[in-house]
Amino acid sequence: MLADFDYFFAQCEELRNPALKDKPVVVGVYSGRTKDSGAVSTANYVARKFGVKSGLPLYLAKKRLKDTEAVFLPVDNEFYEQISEKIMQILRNYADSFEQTSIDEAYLGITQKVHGSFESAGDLAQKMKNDVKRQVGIVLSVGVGPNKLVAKIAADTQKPDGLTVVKPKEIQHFLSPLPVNRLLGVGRKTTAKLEEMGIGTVGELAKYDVQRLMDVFGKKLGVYFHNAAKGVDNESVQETGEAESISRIATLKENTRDLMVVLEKTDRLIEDIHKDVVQRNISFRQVAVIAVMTDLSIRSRSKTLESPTRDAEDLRSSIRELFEKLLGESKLEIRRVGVKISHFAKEEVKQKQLTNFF
Ligand code: TTP
Ligand code: CA
Repeated sequence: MLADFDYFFAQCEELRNPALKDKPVVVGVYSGRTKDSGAVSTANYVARKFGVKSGLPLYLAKKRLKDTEAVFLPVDNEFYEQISEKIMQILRNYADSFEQTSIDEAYLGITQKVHGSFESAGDLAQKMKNDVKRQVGIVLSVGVGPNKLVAKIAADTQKPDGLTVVKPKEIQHFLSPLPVNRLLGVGRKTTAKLEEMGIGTVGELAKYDVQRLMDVFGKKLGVYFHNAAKGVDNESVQETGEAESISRIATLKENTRDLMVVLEKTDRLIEDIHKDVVQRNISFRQVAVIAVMTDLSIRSRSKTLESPTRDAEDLRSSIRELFEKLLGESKLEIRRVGVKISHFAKEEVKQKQLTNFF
């Protein structure tokens, strides 16, 4: 099964500002040369109706959206990472094996969970989608298939908020009519080459003599194209580890050197981090604070605890200590504050050790 979060960066922006929902939303990377230089990172589906998509130069996006109420925003990776991490955490619970491949995409091995049944797989996927919608407020598109290749293409066929299940018997019927560029690794050049050879669809590619494909593209690629077109793929879902740290950062209303003001802000961050800790059932051994000063320089201080903990109070007192230190070592005011925990231990392990001890 493949889960792909819809128009992800733009959807995150809608999440924190629901008033954006009906307007074209464009998230861009501003290169900073001139006001409008840079490119579109992603756009919501309202903006896509105007032909605005990833990679388009921003000045062109502005032009295409000129008579609309379009909203242009700069990327905020930290925020998207946080949302992504929350969703990934939920998805993990639905999988036998889990492989995150990007900030907004993950493969889930679910064969055992659904006892090999594609009906159950569809139900599971729907439940997972609902769960993410309810808990985080984000919609995603899911593809279910007998392997990663088919699952990925299935997820791409219905967006946004899609759910597409392709059973083993349906592979050929599903893949055949698609244009060849829907296969991973078939870019513009390969598409043109295949076109020259009279191959436009995946079905035509599947029927094409594999020896001739090998002559044109080399052995490895030739065999890959042949297999991919038939929906054959033996790649397994490669377990990817969980994030090794959890962090939150926030901007203060006003620059300050007042410890109480700083701690009031970090209390909210602590609450959020602590929720994550409980949900993941981990404890941490290192705490760090980060401060972006008024001159935009970044300072951080960290502390290793004597033993792993998951206690919010431990976190709070460490953060207080670290910020006292940090403020004592600089005369500048603080503009943004961040908190990070790392050096995780699984809580079960600790409990087992305790049990053994007694
Ligand atoms: P995608 O999954 O390719 O796109 P998307 O999530 O915006 O839209 P879709 O509904 O079609 O899945 O990319 C994920 C995020 O990666 C995207 O929100 C922004 C970022 N990105 C870029 O910054 N530049 C790019 O060229 C692309 C393709 C994506
Ligand atoms: Ca996506």
